Amino acid sequence: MATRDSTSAPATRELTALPSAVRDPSVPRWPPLACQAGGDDDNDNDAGDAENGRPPGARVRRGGRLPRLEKQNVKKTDTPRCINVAVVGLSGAEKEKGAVGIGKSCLCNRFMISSSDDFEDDHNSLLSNSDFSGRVVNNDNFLYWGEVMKTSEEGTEYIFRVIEQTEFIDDSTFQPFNGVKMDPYIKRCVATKIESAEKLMYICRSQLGVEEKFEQKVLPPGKFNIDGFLCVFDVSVVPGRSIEKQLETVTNILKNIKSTTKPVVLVTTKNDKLNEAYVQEVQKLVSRNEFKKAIPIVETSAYMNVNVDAAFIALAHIIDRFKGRTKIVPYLESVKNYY
Ligand SMILES: Nc1nc2c(ncn2[C@@H]2O[C@H](COP(=O)(O)OP(=O)(O)O)[C@@H](O)[C@H]2O)c(=O)[nH]1
Ligand SMILES: [Mg+2]
Repeated sequence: MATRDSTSAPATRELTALPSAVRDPSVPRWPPLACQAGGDDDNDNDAGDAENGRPPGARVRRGGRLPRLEKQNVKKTDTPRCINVAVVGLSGAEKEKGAVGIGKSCLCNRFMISSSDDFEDDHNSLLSNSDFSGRVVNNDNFLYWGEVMKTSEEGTEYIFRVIEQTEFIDDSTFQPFNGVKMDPYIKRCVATKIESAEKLMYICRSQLGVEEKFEQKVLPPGKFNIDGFLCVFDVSVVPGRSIEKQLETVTNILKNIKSTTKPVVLVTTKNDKLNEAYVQEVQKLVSRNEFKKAIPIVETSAYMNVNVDAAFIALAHIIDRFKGRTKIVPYLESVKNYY
């Protein structure tokens, strides 16, 4: 399900256009639509309730569960489904992640703002103290990428709200910020309830420090419930990072996600410069008994805009317990359709 956009790739740092959010703040990126579930004030969407037979996404009203009929028709209403996603994967200082990151931000950037003019690849997590305490980072180690509406092939409309779990690095010490006491990344990144008062949507690095010049959207107040995870694995060779290091981190993250019982899709990034041996390692990883071959892999390239939407839709389908067939096309096949 590659999104074909002949103008979109490859992206470069020489982008001259400002992000669309800067052009006209009065024009929203998409029409304001109410979410069918989870987007309501108390953010109560989740992966369902196996014990009580509640499917994922079926809205639990205050004071009671949905009547059976309404539950069955949950997808046929006019309001889009709201899905809250956390994007996770190896993060940290250069000694952890190597010369460059694994591609979490670029994946989010491509998904949230898919036009080629607005794709940037510099989302460096090296920050100064003032950036850290501004409202975009907000003394947290995650970014709120805002919300975007997407339609799946079968015609279901989803509103995705996306969080990137990361680790910001202090540009004076090159160490993770230690002002706020936090759990280690592999534990922290699988949080399913997130809160950060007045936290602003992240758009791009040049927004930091001049937030008022950009569109300002706030992370919904109260507890933000994560419905599922995209666990990112970089299949390209990066200087200073061993495959063993990435495998170890991702295995631990997947184990921790498993204990949350939330769905997960393993997203391989940078397939435009994949290393075949790394691709095989990822396949071996998901075939391990402890994961019961239940974790789908979606092969993406944010640069080429290949399979990015497909990864999020695949996750939405699991959350929704979609009964149809989720089309996951291997990267090499998708990229052929692209040209
Ligand atoms: N070839 C290629 N490089 C990518 C792709 N996505 C990201 N990168 C590179 O990886 C770097 C780090 O990506 P980023 O998204 O910031 O990683 P993060 O630290 O996990 O958020 C970027 O600056 C790009 O140079 C991709 O799809 N293809
Ligand atoms: Mg990042």
